[in-house]
Amino acid sequence: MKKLILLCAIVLVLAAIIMACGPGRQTPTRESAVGGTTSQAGLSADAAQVAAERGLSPDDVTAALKTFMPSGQLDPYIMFASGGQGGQVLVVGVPSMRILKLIGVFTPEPWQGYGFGGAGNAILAQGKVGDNEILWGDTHHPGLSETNGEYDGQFLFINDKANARVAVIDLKDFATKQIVKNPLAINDHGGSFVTPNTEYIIEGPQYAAPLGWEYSDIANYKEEYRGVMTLWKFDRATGRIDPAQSFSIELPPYFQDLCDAGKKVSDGWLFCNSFNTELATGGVEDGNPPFEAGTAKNDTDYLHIVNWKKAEELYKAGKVETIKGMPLIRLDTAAKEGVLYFTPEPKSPHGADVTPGGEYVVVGGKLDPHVTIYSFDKIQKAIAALNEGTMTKDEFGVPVLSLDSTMEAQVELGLGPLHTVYDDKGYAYTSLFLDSVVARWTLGGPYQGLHPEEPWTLVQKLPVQYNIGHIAAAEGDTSSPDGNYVVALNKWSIDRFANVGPLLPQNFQLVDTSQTGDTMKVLYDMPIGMAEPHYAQIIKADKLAPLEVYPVGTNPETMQQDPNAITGPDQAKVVRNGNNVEIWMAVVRSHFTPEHIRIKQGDHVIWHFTNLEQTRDATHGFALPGYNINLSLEPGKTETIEFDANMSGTYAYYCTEFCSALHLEMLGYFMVEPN
Ligand code: RUQ
Ligand code: CUA
Repeated sequence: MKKLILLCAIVLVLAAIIMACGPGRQTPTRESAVGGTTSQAGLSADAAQVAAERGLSPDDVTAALKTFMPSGQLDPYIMFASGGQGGQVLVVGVPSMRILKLIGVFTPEPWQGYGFGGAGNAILAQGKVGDNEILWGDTHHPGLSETNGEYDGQFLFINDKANARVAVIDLKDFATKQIVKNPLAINDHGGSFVTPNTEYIIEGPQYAAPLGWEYSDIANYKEEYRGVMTLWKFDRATGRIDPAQSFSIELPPYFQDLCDAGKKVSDGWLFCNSFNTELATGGVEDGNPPFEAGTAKNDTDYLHIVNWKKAEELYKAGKVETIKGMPLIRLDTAAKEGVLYFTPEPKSPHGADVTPGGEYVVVGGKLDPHVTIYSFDKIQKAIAALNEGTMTKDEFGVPVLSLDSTMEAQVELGLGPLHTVYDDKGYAYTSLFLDSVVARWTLGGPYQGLHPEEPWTLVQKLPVQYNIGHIAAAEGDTSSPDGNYVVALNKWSIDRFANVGPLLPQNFQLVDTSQTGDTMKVLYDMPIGMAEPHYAQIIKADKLAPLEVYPVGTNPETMQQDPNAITGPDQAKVVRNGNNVEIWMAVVRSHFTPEHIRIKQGDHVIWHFTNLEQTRDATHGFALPGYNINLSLEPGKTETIEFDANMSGTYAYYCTEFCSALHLEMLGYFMVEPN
C-alpha cells in the first residue's frame, strides 16, 4: 500500500514536471536516439519504476531533474570556489555541480604544467617570502572583477591566508598570471574583495604582527603588533596589480576578519568585522586564557568602517610613511582624518556582508544568535554628529559610533551565524555553523515589497550536512543577485559519502531558492576531495568569454605574441652558442620537430615550444623525465623552459596528452653526452 502511494506521488510529481516543461520553457530540444524529440517519453512509467526501485522520494526525483545536465548541455552558472590549503581554485558548473577545472594558483599544478619548468615557475617565484620559495597557499576568498558592482567575467582574484599574498587569474584562459606578496603582513584573511569598479583589490588582515613581521616578543603586543589592510591597485589594461600605486592602512591589533566593499549608496567605503578587541595574547602554557577564551571575553568587538576614497586622497597627498616599500597610512592619521571608525558588534563576529543596494551591512556573531544589520545611512549620520569634545574613542584613538546610532535591526536566527548572501527576492541567506542550517530571512527597507513576509524576520531554517561555513548565491554578493541557487559550503560531511578513511571530503550542497517562502530544498551533495574550500562566487556563465584557442604564438604569461614563437615546423632549429643551446621546437599532431636533441653535459638549455594547432582541444603535453619538466601546450601556446643539463644520459621526451591515434608516437630523444 505504502509503495503504491509512493508510486502515485512520483507519477504526480512527474506529471507536474512534464507540464512545467511545456512549450513555454526554453529547453533546447534534443534529438533522441530513435530520431524523435525528447518529450514526455523519457518521463514515462520507466522513470517511475526506476524511482520506485531505487527508493527515491518525489523530492529526490525532482531534485535529480533539477540538477541533471544532459550530455552536451551547459550549466547556466559557473562557481569559482577557493581550494583552501590546496592553494588552488575550483571551477564548478551549477546546477550540475560538475568540476570543470582546478586552477593552480599558489601551488604547482601538473595538468596545467604550472610550476614544472614553464611560465608558472616565474609566477610562483613572485610569491617568495624573503628567499624562501612557498609552494602552497591557503586560498580563502575568491573575488571576481566587477563593473558597477556587477561581475564582469574578466578576472578573478584570490588571497593566500597563510602568507598574505594575492593572485590574479585571467578569465581569458583561466590561468594564474600574477602573485603579489604583501611586504607588511605575513598572513591575511579579509580578502580578496574588489571595490565596485575593481579600482582596488582589498587584502584585509587577520592575526596581528609587527609591521613587516619583524621580530618582537608578544609581550609587546599592544605597542608593536598591528593589523594592516592593503588596497592593491588593479590595472585593467595590463590585467595586473600595480604595486607602485597600492597602499595600506594601519589598524589596531584587533584580528580583523572578513571585509566587504560598499556599493551603490555606500560606494567608497569598506566594512570589516574583528574579533580580538580584548587584545588577547594567548599563552595557555603559562596559565593565561587560551586565545579562544581570551578573544571571547567582551560582549562586543568592533565593526571597522573605512572610507577608502578618503584613504586614497591621503595616499595621493603623501600623508603616508613608506615601510618596506609600501606606503602606509598610520593609525593616528587614519583616526584623525576620517578614514577609520568603529561601531560595536556582538559577540565574536564573523562576516560583514553588504546588501545589493549598499544600504546595509550584515554581521553574524558566532556566539550570538542574531545577525546585526547596520544602516549605512545611520552610520553616515552618526559620523556627521561626531563632536571632537564628546566623542568616544577606543584606546588607539579611533572614533567609536554607538551601536544604537548605527544599527537598523537584529534578526534572531539560531546558533553560530557566520556569512550572509542575497537573492533577487529580498531575502538574505545566513549560514549557521552550530545549527548546521541555511537561514532564509527577509530584508526590510527598499527590499520590503519583493517578498510576501514581514521585514527582518526569519522565514526558514534548512538543515544542511554539516556545519556550514561560507554560503554562496548566484551573483549573491553583487548589486543585482540572481536567486535560484545557494550553495552551502559545509565543513563536515560525516556520513554523507563512502568512508575513505579518517580525512573526509567537504560537502557542497546545492540549495534550490527559486520560490518564495518556506520552500528551500537541498538538491545535490557534492564531495570536495581535495582540500577545504572557504568562499565561492557564482557567476552567470554567459558573462564569461574565454578564448577557445590561443592565437598561434601567444605567451600565456604576457598574453602577447611571444618573440620566440614560430609559425611552422620549417622554422624549428637548434642553435649552439658556446655552452648555451637554444631550441625552437614545433609541436603539432603527432610529432615534435626536432625529434633529436644532442647536447653536452653542463650545457645551458633554453627551449621554446610553439603548439601550432588551432583546433579546439588539440592540446599536447611535454614531459622531460629526470629534469622535473612538464608542460601543457594548448593550441597556439608558446612556452619556454630553461635549465642546466646537469645529468648525462638518454631521455625520451614525449607528449602527455592523448592527442591523436598516434599520440604514443609523439616523442623525441634528448641525448646528453657526458663530460
Ligand atoms: S572564513 S567560515 Cu576564511 Cu571566509 Cu568564514
Ligand atoms: Cu601530442 Cu599526444
